[in-house]
Amino acid sequence: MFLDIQHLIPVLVAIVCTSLLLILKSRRNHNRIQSCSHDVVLLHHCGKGPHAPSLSPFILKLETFFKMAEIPYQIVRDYKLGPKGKVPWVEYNGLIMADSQLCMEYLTEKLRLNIDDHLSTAERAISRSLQRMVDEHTYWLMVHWRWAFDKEKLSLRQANWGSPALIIGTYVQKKNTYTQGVGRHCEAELLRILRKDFKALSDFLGTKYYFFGDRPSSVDCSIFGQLSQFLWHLPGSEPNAMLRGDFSNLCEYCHRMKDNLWKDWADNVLFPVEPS
Ligand SMILES: N[C@@H](CCC(=O)N[C@@H](CS)C(=O)NCC(=O)O)C(=O)O
Repeated sequence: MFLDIQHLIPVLVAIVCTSLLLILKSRRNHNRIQSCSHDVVLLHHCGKGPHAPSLSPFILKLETFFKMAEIPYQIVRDYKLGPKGKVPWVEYNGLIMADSQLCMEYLTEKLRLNIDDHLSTAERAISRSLQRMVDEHTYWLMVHWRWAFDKEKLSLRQANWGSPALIIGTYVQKKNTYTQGVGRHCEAELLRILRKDFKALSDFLGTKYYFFGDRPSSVDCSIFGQLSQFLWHLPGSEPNAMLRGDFSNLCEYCHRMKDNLWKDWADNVLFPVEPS
């Protein structure tokens, strides 16, 4: 078939542009892989939160763990979901891993970390129960409040979620919480349930510095990750007022975790001034 020069030009331009884009993309990936040296964890991230380093408690949990265990890591803000369709996920020496807890357990074993060595057998059992409670239950209460009851969605809007993303997010997350179960409770019931989770944490913490004494342990990463969302990302809400009013030891604990482990907190939040 014969093509004159007028028809060929757009085709050639398209071919050149596509090739350039592919070259740029492969260079970017190459640079990324090259810039991450051996034994450095790449943490895939979905952006800074307004008043805490992430709107995802699980990203905050994992990053806190890296800091606590002094594991070198690098953040990739690529807003991509991992192989299990969720964040966080990491790359470590060529291995891709998803799920904050599985990542922590893998690295603890691989690097022979001793962050839970000071816990007795009974304390380890309690630690596991607390981790499961906050990550698999308290988390969902926060998600349901954030998406179903918090009409203003200030933190999400501050993190640049536009109206279409908020509409889709609300639909998806209300469906998720309904399937999980907490989405079937009314506001008053949710608050009563949440109060009991806060009370259990508050009573167990008491006047201790961290959950198991003077040294932080892995469960502090989970508890801090989850509580931080109520404390910093639900300003003006009833869960936030409850935490600040009735469980002040948990608030003080969150500030302690932040001050002791997150020297670079202010560089990792969108608005370094705390909401009142
Ligand atoms: N068990 C997972 C939970 C991770 C999780 O639920 N991440 C949320 C963000 S906070 C997510 O990616 N949600 C996206 C979705 O469910 O589609 C972990 O510990 O990493």
